[in-house]
Amino acid sequence: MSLAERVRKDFPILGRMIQGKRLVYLDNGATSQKPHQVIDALRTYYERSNANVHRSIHTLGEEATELLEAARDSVQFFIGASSREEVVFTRGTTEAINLVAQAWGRRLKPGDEVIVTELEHHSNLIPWQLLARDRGCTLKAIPVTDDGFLELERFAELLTPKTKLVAVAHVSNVVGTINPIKEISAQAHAVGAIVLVDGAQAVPHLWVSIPQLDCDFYAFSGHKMLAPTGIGVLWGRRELLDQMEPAWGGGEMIKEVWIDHAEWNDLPWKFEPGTPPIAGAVGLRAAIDYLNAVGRQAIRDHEIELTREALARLSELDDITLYGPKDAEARGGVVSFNLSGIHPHDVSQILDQDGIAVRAGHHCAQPLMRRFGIVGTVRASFYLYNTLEEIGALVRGLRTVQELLGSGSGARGPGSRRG
Ligand code: C6P
Repeated sequence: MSLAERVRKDFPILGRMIQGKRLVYLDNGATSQKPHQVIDALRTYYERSNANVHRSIHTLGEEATELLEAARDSVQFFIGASSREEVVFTRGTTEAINLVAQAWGRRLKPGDEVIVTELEHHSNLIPWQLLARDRGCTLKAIPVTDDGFLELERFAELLTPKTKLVAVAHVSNVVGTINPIKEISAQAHAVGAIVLVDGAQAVPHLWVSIPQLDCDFYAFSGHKMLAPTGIGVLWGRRELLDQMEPAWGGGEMIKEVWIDHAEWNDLPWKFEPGTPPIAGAVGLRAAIDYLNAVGRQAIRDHEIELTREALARLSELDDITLYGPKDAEARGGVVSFNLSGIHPHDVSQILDQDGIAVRAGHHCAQPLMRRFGIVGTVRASFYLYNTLEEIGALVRGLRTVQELLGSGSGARGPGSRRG
């Protein structure tokens, strides 16, 4: 029995009918579906232990606090962090990156340089644009090859003693490229720069071990790895977190407050103002337990098989352009393409009539779209519960799109509507 066959029964939504057809969910890059183990953990939390944390001296308050902090321990072991103090809960990847831009970014001076890449999601670009504007810094970008790889020789040229930070995605949400973080970290550290990794598309799919990457900050979201929305993680190197002032103020992040000053709380709470996403953390812990039980290598192997099949089957279609690395092992389970002369949104809308959910648009990566001279793609993104049959359904659906709209002449090209 394949991995997908074993796990599908755990995901109630996969039984849903859309337009009279069984749902084929290929939009996991946007968010994953949730197994009943996660849904049950949330229900149990709300039915038995719901309370605010770190403040109420009663049974429920203590249970909720224990659950939140147990989730932190789970995250620590899941990513191989050396201490729980380095695991900061946020609402997601975007908030985690903004936290670093605001808190760590205060130390930047005019003339300092930040390096991003041409394939970044806007969440790992706009915070650095804002920071560069506020601090008078220069933003540079590592270019991308036609196959969606980073041009590392250009990276070496961009690095200077003025470089203070390199912000890079671990896995591209558009073309799936797995970037060589260890190598990038080594080169950045050699000029005294630190490295922030956007792991939104990596942690759900690869076996991420922070010590092996040798980066300084690592951000990811729970909702793309079977957990609920509204919970994410910033991992930060202890000495950097210790040196940083809080990004935002409020309750929980202080020890003692006077009218004109305050003493900050210990790590990690110094960076967690206000009521944290407690239920989200409970769900994240259940999701981590689930992923560990299934086996992370098994998930990776399954996604490589699906990606290989998708690349092979899609390339048999006429008038299709596939983007990104050709080798399934060099990429996460994300496949982006265009049917010539047919707008990605039209493709997505027609696939939806067959119950097939893909994403179409610029995927919040407009500089990458510009690099490829397009304004959007259709993206199929896989997870542990997807099957080879579903890829067959996608290919059949695309043939129908081509029959209905015809490739080439007359049809609208990939224009810009929604991202
Ligand atoms: N990408 C996609 O469909 P949040 O929204 O904070 O959980 O994650 C933002 C984010 C950051 N980096 C990368 C590489 C991402 O892929 C995402 C989210 C989704 O591709 C929604 S735009």
